[in-house]
Amino acid sequence: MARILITSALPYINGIKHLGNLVGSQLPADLYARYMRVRGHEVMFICATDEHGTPAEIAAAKAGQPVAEYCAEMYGVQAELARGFGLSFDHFGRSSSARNHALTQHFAKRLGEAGLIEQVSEKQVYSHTDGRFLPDRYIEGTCPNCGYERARGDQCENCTMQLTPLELIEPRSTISGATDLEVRETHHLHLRQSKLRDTLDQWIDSQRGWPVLTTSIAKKWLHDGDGLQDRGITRDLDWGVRVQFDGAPWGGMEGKVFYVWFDAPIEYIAATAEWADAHSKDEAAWRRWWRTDEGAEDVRYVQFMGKDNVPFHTLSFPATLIGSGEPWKMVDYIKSFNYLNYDGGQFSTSLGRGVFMDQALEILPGDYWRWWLLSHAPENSDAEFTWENFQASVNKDLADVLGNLVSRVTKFCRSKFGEAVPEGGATGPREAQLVENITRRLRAYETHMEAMEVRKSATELRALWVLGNEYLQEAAPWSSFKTDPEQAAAQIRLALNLIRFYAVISQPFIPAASARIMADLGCDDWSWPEDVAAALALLPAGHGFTVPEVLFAKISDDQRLDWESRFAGSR
Ligand code: B3M
Ligand code: ZN
Repeated sequence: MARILITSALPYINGIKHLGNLVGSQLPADLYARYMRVRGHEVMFICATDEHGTPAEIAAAKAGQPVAEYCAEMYGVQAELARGFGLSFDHFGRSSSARNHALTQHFAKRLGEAGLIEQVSEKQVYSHTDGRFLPDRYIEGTCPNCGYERARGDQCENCTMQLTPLELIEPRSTISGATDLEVRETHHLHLRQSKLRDTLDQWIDSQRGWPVLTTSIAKKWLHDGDGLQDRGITRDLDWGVRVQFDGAPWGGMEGKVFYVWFDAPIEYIAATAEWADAHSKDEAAWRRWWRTDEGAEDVRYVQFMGKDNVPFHTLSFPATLIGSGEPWKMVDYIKSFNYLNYDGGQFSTSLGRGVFMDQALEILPGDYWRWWLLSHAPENSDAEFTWENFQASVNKDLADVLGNLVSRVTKFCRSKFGEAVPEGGATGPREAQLVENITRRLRAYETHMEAMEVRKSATELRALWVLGNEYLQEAAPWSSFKTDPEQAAAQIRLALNLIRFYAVISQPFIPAASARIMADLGCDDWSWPEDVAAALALLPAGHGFTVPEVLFAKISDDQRLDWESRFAGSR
């Protein structure tokens, strides 16, 4: 049994996330967490809302609410949606928590003592039209690296380069579009990442088997151009973690807060402390996940995120941890994702284009989405959501293959043998062959799940469902029942066990459906089928069950056309 720490990138608080966001971090992280738990490992699965920064302030202003109130409300909304999608966080925290404020200030203090923070006088963009300093994200212009015309002042979405607003060509305010921008002098703290370049380089080199997508992005920012740049870690905002320690402001930093990307990853740690607080546990309970001097040396730590978040997790956050000089647990594996596109374009929050988490749950239960999203995860390249593909996948995989098997077997059993596992008869070579085929595919499924190969896992799981269907097709107990009811009984006994087997192994993908199947089978033995033959004999003759209601309803063409037009734009 291993101890596995899993974090998902933290969704921003400033609105409801779309399905592309979901499949880029939270959903695959949940798949992995669920799998590791069912395999008997000790799992700590952490996520939180990312609540600081300008986006939160602006969204609150738009909603006409004080920012603290807005964040509390949106936290509730996001937590509820996470439940709807079956995201099994051990804790869903908030980066605005007292724990995160304290830890963020602690890290800054340690970094300062280590000589890794310097106070610099800096030029900042002031917008006359808007009457305020413009935060990086609210300046847009042309990327100096790739020429993308809508690069933001903190990062280019197109090439992932971390930027400062002054590097943008032809900058303008995204609030007003104003170009009457003036550069003014102010003071900020900089994290001297450049001093840690060699340390970070060696640390990345010492990682084995990281995905190319992860290491190539990290290496690029370590070595391209002038190499790793020092970065400002403070901002002129009201909302955020104050730049002070033990209640005393850092001289010259009055009225400033830490940059949201400085405190957000620290929340992974803080949220684990929030978990301990929520369960009245002591400090040791969370520190054993995070401090290598207090038990975390045997933790395996895996992070999930979209590719645009990779630089912060391979460089900035490790710089914070290493620079502190304290024995914090570093990430062991970063699983990063490409983008999911929507029907020939991009998901767009501002245009309301695509399906958002709340809308998705309004039209179908979470498992339908989980299955499609995970089986089409943008792993090795960008992926695309189309309604046709979604309809086909739900109707074929979920309704025709899995759902149909469950309903056919249980209904047939009820009509011929009653609502209990039938007794009598014996299985033969066909069943032995099935066990062999299933075992082979199950082992492949386990290997892919272990390796976080999401699509390959889904393909293998679907193939396992198909094996059961093919078996039933060939064994055809509905005809053998007429000539040899004993044989039909043995086949149905096996098939009922097969259903329980599917519920267990499919649980990481479709947890709600699995739970319903298990409830209807009157079974709460979720033990993993190490030995397939034994697992397929687990429910004994005489064990009662009820026939489940339709597990997965098919999507009609009318529904598909309706949704297609409804989600085409402007939410
Ligand atoms: N909130 C960005 C994003 O949602 C950011 C992730 C923080 S992870 C510490 O893409
Ligand atoms: Zn660019």
